[in-house]
Amino acid sequence: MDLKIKKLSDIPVIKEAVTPQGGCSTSGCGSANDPTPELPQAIREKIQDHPCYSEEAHHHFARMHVAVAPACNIQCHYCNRKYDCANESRPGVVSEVLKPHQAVKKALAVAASIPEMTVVGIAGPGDGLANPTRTFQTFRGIREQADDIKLCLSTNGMALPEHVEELVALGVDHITITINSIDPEVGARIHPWVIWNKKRVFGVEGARLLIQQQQKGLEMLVERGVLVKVNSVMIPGINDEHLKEVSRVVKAKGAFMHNIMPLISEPEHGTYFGLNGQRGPTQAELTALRDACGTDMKMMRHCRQCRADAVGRLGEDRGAEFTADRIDELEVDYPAARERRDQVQAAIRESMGAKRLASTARAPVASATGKAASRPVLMAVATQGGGVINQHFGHAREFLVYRASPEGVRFEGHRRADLYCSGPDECGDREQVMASTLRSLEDCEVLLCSRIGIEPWSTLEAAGITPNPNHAMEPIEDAILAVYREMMESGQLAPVEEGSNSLMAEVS
Ligand code: CLF
Ligand code: SF4
Repeated sequence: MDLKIKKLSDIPVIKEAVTPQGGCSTSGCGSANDPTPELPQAIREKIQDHPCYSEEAHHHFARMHVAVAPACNIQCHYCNRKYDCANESRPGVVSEVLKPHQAVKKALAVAASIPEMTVVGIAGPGDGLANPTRTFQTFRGIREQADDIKLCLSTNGMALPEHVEELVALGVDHITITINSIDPEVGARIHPWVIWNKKRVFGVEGARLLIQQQQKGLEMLVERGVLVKVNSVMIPGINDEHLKEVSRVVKAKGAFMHNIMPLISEPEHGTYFGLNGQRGPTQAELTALRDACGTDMKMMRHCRQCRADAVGRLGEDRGAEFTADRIDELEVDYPAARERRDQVQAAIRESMGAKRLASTARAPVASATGKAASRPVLMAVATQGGGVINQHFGHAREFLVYRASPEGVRFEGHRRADLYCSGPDECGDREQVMASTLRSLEDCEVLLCSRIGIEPWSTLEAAGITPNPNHAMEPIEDAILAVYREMMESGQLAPVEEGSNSLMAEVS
């Protein structure tokens, strides 16, 4: 049985919080609720429809990767080359490698089918710049036929300086460099060798060369106005503390954003770290490091470590709809597709701007209500995108986790989940699925979804996570703030006992 519960109480409306300033409802006009008020207008315009560079955009816009770059020029201890480059992808994922002409056709076909797809990235399966001919042929082909698509590259940085001018000339203005260290001693524990002048250079000397190339590439890109994101893989006991220094240095050199990703390390991946028992960080360790670096640097918390041939919004994978054999058969009328793309994207931007203006989500709760500050609460959300709560609990493959506090609502990250319900007759091993969902949401107190069955409801509630389907189809941050206010009004935000699902210990 599904529960669809009506609102039982009126949520207090906080009028002071709705303070639209200016008449333009399109994004980038600097409304009171602009998520990036600190950024110059030109940069806001660059990132507003890039799902990785803007947390807000990732609810609405899609990206795709074309896997054209199989070779690599360094070795990472979390990679065994059978799989995609683990600097952007989850290990254990293999992508279908395409020739450049196939990749261009695929980009056009996806752009025609998914008009909200705004970015084509090259992120493996090896390193884009270790395969420069294939990478540049692909970028050039897309640029010539579809100049409305943003071009994006993820690289380990080893060959970056020699390709900066060509990247800039092609208009590749979003580039990610994976930087795991700025100290060769630390770097050598992660990267055992690099290729330099066609020879392998091992150990600390190799790591020194890698760091030198990465830093030089970063400086050159920033000088030329390219938005640089830095990815780092957090490896407990090796570079976890050191990443604070990495974050500080890359920010000082002009990197736009830092994406600290957890090492995912299992023996079955066959990597050096996997086979030698190197663990990845816990969720709490990852959050603590991101928070420590985030006081100074803009942090990315919505990365999904996606495949080198991923297609769709972050968190969804529509790659199976666009396999090489299907693409070969397609005819794409791009000028016609372009018209539709322009219309759809304009409508999305308009709706994002309107939501932002109407939103109360970023209002400081304490000042708006006049109440004393209360403890923060983590809430999980089931959503299929669009920035609203629109997914049945049983259909969620991931939950977005937000932190509500007296200062407002902040996105914390996503947690993967197994499908609780995979069809009317097949519901898999529900006990096992619930056990894994409870583990992944153990620090959350509320779960917001559009609907939920009574059985998982009871299990979640017994574990201290209150399911709440009362805010179906509402904007996520508004709903979270409303629930937070309800909790505050009903006295649930007082300090609680140690060991319960609460963030009190963290703030006390
Ligand atoms: Fe791809 Fe990377 Fe460009 Fe995004 S992904 S090349 S910046 S378009 Fe994004 Fe995927 Fe995380 Fe990468 S969620 S793995 S950060
Ligand atoms: Fe593997 Fe990517 Fe490292 Fe190359 S850069 S070794 S492909 S993880």
